[in-house]
Amino acid sequence: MGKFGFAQKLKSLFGIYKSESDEFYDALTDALIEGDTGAATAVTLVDDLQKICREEKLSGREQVTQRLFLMLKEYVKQTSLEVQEGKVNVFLILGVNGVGKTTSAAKMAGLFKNKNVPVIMAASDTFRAAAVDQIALHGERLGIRVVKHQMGSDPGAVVFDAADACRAQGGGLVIADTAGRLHNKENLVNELKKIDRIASSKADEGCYKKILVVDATTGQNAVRQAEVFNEAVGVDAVILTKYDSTAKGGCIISMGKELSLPVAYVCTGEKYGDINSFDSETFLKEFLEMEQA
Ligand SMILES: Nc1nc2c(ncn2[C@@H]2O[C@H](COP(=O)(O)OP(=O)(O)OP(=O)(O)O)[C@@H](O)[C@H]2O)c(=O)[nH]1
Ligand SMILES: [Mg+2]
Repeated sequence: MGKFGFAQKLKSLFGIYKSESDEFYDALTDALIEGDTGAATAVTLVDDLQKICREEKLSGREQVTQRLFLMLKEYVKQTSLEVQEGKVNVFLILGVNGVGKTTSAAKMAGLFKNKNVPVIMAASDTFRAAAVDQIALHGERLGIRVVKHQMGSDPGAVVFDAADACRAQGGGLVIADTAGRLHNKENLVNELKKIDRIASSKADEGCYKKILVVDATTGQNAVRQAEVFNEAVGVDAVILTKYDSTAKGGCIISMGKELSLPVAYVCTGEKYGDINSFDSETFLKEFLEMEQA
């Protein structure tokens, strides 16, 4: 099977396709759900698709797939994270434990360093043992400055100091790692709100981005996580990790449809270079196995 099991399934579904029958559309709904698109999203999407195809008299594999592509394009959005020169830019990295926050923070730090942006990493996961060391090691390898405090100290204070250091050097980018695990959700949300207040007050206007990291292998859980973080502090962009470990991509569709969250990067491995800007058209054409232009 190729990258997306869904595309194969879609192809075979056209074997039972008849323009006036529900059978194809029911099977399409199932295939989307299996591909990690949430049930609610899949049902609405396919209902709309069937209606539109009937109204516009579209039929057959090419026309129906093309229409589905156009509908999905409405949901799946991309965004690119820009840094304003000479300003204090802060990227706050959010996400539950183990999704790849620290790794993604380091990858992004590398990307922006290569664009000659002065980058500082803030070791604001002060909760987990060894988290500070982990980011310090990335800093050493990448040649990037890391602002850190002791384990157990206030994570907001780390962001505060990193932003001051950034301003003192004439601006740049602070990438702040956070802890994904606190004793309970309420604790986590309160902690995040505190860091959020500090980061937003320290960054220059329009230069603060909250970036949620989700693990593609967790499917619909990723969407639920996005909902929680979006409600708690708001999310500006998503990074999808571990895309090398799954053939499914439907959670991107649900996140777009249900929460209107755009994707900035997709990560496909543990190395610094395993990060790519997200392009919605390329993603969808791959998802549907359409010809690439
Ligand atoms: N295959 C693969 N592994 C990844 C990717 N991104 C991160 N990882 C691995 O996932 C594991 C967890 O990554 P971390 O960056 O430590 O995750 P985290 O969210 O910071 O974890 P906590 O700080 O414990 O909450 C590590 O073994 C990473 O190497 C990816 O895109 N693909
Ligand atoms: Mg971490």
